[in-house]
Amino acid sequence: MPRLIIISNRLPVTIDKKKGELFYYPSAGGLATGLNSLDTKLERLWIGWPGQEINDLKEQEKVTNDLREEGLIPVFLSQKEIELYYEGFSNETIWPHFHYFTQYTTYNEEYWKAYQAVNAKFAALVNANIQAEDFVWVHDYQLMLLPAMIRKEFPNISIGYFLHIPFPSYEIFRILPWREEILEGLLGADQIGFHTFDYMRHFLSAVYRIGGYEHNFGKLTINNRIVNVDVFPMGIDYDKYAYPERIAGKDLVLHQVKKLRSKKRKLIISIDRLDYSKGIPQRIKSFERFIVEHPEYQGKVTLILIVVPSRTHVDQYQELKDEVDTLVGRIDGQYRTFGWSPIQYFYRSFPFGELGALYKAADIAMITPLRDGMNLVAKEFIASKEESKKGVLILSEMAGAANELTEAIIVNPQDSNDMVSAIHRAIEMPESEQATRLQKMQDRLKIYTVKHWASTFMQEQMDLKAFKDQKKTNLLSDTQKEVLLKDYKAAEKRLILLDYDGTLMGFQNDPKKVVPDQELLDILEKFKNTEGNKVVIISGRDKHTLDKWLGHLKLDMAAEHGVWIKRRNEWKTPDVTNTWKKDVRHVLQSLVDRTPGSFIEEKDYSIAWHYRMIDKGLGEKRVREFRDVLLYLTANLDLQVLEGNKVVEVKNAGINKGKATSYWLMKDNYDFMMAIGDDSTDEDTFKALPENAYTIKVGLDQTAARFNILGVENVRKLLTSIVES
Ligand code: GDG
Repeated sequence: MPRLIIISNRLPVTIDKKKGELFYYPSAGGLATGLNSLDTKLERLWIGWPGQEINDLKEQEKVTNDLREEGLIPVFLSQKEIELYYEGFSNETIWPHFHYFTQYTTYNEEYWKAYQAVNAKFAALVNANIQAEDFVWVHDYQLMLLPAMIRKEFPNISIGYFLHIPFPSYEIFRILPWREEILEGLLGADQIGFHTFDYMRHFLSAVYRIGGYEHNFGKLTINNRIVNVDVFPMGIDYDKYAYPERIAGKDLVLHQVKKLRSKKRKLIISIDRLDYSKGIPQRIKSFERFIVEHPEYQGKVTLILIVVPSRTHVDQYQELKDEVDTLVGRIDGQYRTFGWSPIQYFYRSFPFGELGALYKAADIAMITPLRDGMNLVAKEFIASKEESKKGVLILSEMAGAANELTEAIIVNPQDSNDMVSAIHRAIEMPESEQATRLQKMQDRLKIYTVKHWASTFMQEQMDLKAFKDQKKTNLLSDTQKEVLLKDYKAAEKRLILLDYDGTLMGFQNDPKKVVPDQELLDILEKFKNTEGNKVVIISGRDKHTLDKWLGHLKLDMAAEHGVWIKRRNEWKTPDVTNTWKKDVRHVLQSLVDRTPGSFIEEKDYSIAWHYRMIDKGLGEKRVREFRDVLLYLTANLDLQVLEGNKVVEVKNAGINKGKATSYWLMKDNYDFMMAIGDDSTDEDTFKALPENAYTIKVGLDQTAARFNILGVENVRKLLTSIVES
């Protein structure tokens, strides 16, 4: 029975040591809540750091045994590892860099080495605890190398990865000296999830520009493995924040709300961990400007500023703490009266019940990070207004949540004019408008909960695995290969149709460079010389090139996708015209003039524009331009446009590899037929052959072929074993 293995830096538990005795407190963050609510019957295991330094081996053993009962497996980290891997590389390199604070990015080789080593330590423990059929789900920026490390030991295991923070634009990401290793690590997963489409877009762009891999609707093919990249915006446990009293007790919550609201002032709340990404000083300064520019609100509005201590060992956090302390002190000292203080500042965390009460009591929430992966506080505030339908959210456009909470007042946190007018608008907003806006956001949050998030991620990962398993069953197995060999040997007349590029030879930037090597020539020669064999090279290439490279073998051939047919050493062509080529060439030449690195390939009855060496985005833009002009030019001509792998080709309609295949089928009767090809033009060949033919598609794409085979090397191996059988 497969299990679900969650791996995150922290386990959802806190260990406390009092007088030598160990106490365990479960800490149910969003992630744990989402996972606990998963409907799947999968047994769950969670691997992570328990948050305490435990060096004594006996004690480690005890903790391991205690936690195992809860399905938790601890990874013990030394003080040095915490310093270098967690506080160092994770929080001083990746965190600032991915949040666009490149001025804080620390480039330290020792941090990087520790990050690699701790990821490897996690991998060792994961590998010791997983089984090949398990589903693995790795979380967040501390463990970006882990997917590839697990993949190395378990090549076929299903691995998901979710990044909780932003993935920065390529221009930022490329600066990291360890960019290749990080991408390689992540791409070990089968599925990579982000909170927003922008993060996904940035990631795919980095994968393309750094790794050279192109995606197709978010799917990448890496070493014949599909990696699904998608958007899964994380939600919250809606009812928990809508009805906090159900957990914390009615008396406590209502009492708190009453106390908070007793002064009849407008309450603005601000809740974050102490972090420079959260834009706390900018928020405080905007609030100050508001009370200065709108003095009528002095005494009538209070900012409740909750800053939860975090990463206190990192220098920038200490500096930020000083800055916030100073700002709040100055503003309070300057504007407070005997009955009013403009800012109530708390540098600590609150128990859940008080937090729930605060949300409920507040009129406005100001959540204005400079960058934030998602921001769950914004969503929790909206949920807390389930009953009252009163409250306004001011939300930064730089938070992932802004993509979903579009009815909030959206601000640019660096634009203090915008921030001041947002506070004013929020205070003055009529209750009916508040209710309408809240209702829309609440309707969404009720559907897209954290449970929904976890289950859609897992469902997609499971579907992907099922798809792969099914694909694998199409891969030509050893047994099927043996049957093929037996049929081949038993047959008297055999037709063997082979595509050239991408099937017998790998791709090159310059199509002229794909000259056949000796191994291939030997294979083809042996095929040709075996009695009963009719070997046909069926290609999109022009006949001159095919003749130059393979002519001496005296094989049958189809060139230009069947425009030219070579049989008994003689080329023939059907009755088609090529007078249209002049006009199309003219259009293509203008593309080449504006697109350095691209070029035209002209064949007798077709003309192609290659853009393998230029930026993919630019190439696609040009193809779109070209299609429009072509539509106009060729309206009355019987032409077709084929879009291949970084090439677009115009040729006469009605001619394809299928027609060419039928030509040979009509010439003789065969008792063994085999066709191998890699791209969409080969599908016509597969479809033209009878059902009992061995049709084999190179790669895992959808196909009309009966079997799939992975890569040119495997095609070569198959052909070699046939000729040597
Ligand atoms: C990272 C990403 C992404 C806060 N103060 C108290 C308290 N909290 C709880 C909130 C909320 C959570 O902490 C904070 O979550 P956020 O999403 O706002 O921010 P990060 O911690 O930076 O989380 C972020 C998230 O991962 C999920 O993917 O949204 O963008 O940076 O749930 O309620 N809870 C209690 N007392 C407090 O004083 N009890």
